[in-house]
Amino acid sequence: MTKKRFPAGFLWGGAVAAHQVEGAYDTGGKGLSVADVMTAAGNRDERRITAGVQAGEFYPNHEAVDFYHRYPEDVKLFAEMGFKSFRTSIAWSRIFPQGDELEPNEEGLAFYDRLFDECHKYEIEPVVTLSHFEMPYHLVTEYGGFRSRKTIEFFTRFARAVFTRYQDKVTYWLTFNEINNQTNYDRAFTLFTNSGIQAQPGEDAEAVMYQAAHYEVVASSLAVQIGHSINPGFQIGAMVAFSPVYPASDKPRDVFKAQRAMQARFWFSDVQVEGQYPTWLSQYFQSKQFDLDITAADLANLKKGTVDYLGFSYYMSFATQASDHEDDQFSYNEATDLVTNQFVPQSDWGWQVDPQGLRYALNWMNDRYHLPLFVVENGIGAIDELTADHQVHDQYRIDYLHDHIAQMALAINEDGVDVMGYTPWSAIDIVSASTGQLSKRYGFIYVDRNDDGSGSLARYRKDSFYWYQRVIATNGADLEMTVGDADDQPD
Ligand code: P53
Repeated sequence: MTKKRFPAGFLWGGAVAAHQVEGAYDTGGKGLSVADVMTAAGNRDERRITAGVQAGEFYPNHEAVDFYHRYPEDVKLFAEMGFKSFRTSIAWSRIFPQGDELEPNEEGLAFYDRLFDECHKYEIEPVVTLSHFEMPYHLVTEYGGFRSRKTIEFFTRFARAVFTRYQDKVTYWLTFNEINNQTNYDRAFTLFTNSGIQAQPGEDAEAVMYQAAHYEVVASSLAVQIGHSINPGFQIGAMVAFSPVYPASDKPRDVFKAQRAMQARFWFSDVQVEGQYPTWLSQYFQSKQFDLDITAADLANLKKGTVDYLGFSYYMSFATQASDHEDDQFSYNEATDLVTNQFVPQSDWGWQVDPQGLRYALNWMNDRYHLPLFVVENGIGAIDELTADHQVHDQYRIDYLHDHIAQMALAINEDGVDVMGYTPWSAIDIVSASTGQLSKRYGFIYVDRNDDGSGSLARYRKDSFYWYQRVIATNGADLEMTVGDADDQPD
């Protein structure tokens, strides 16, 4: 029998990001962000990035699910589920519409005052990401995003403005969402959303990624220092996408390839937690002859601005295999070096579902970092069907979350891992980051909106809403409740 004990004060909640829920893309003085110039795609293809907002294109993030106007209703539903925490991001382009202004936009700041006040009304603790795939688009066109060292300054100005403004309303912060997604540097989407960069033909995207990521870890370390100077009680975390990379076989070359893949995916958090580059990476920069702008002052800041905790998303695991002609570096390219794991099932979007991988993740990070861990995303994108009487029987979502929470309980109880909280993705249906679809649904709350932007935007509680309500009410002791007939669902 699994004991499912969660610590007192465990931060059960749910997560979203500003650009995926708010909409109101040009309201309240907001400027365009990178998310506002991406179209919608299908299950396996890429969103297109257009040169600014073009007539005749559909941009799903422009309206998203209208959280900007409907947040009182939505936060009330989160409170009904029993949320202790709510993770969202601050849309950078609401606060600094162009990104390079000297003063913040008061209307943008006032919106998040209202949102955080609404959360506190129900004793819901906000967990706030500074940069979640929503850099001001002007920084892309004028400065090449994080190609430019100047963007460090724009980011820290933004961080200082919001740390100052919300110093009494927000305790838990995260600097860059899934900063390590750009390990997949050959995929246009990740370099653009993480760093505001579009690689040019003939350019070495890997070198470009390492330079941008260096500026970002420096920006993160400066933000940590600024935050702690404003409020020493702030808990400021890093955030990585934790998809562990398993070796496809017990062949030593495959095992080493997987180790290199883990190093390549997690040097970001190594630097943010330990304050220095791992030795393999310094060597790699040299042998690859990347000409990177890394100064002594940067390295000193990395040491001074280490994070208080580590947040991570967990959706899936990966597997890799060495080719017969690896050089000694065993370079890892995520676009080409992953193989299908025959031992785990896949979601409709090809994501490999592996609950035990979450226990693996928690142990791996606990061994390596010795910091509190926060599961700030976990969930499954699936097609949901709204019945005529407005129900959604999403047993597959309950099963997915059930199995992952059970593994998290094992990590806590059997392995002694310090886990601060769990904010599954997503609190409410959102616009998918990678596809722009609404139909890749993640929420406990169904939003009547379709991929083409049609729909009433009405909210409905899914079966998983009631299940998760029970999980939180029992502090994770009861994961087994089956959702009976939901006739008594309020409308
Ligand atoms: P979507 C890739 C791998 C793991 C997580 O993703 C990822 C991505 C990027 O797509 O993104 C995170 O919507 C991200 C959220 C996103 C969520 O996972 O592509 O932090 O913004 O919505 C789910 O299915």
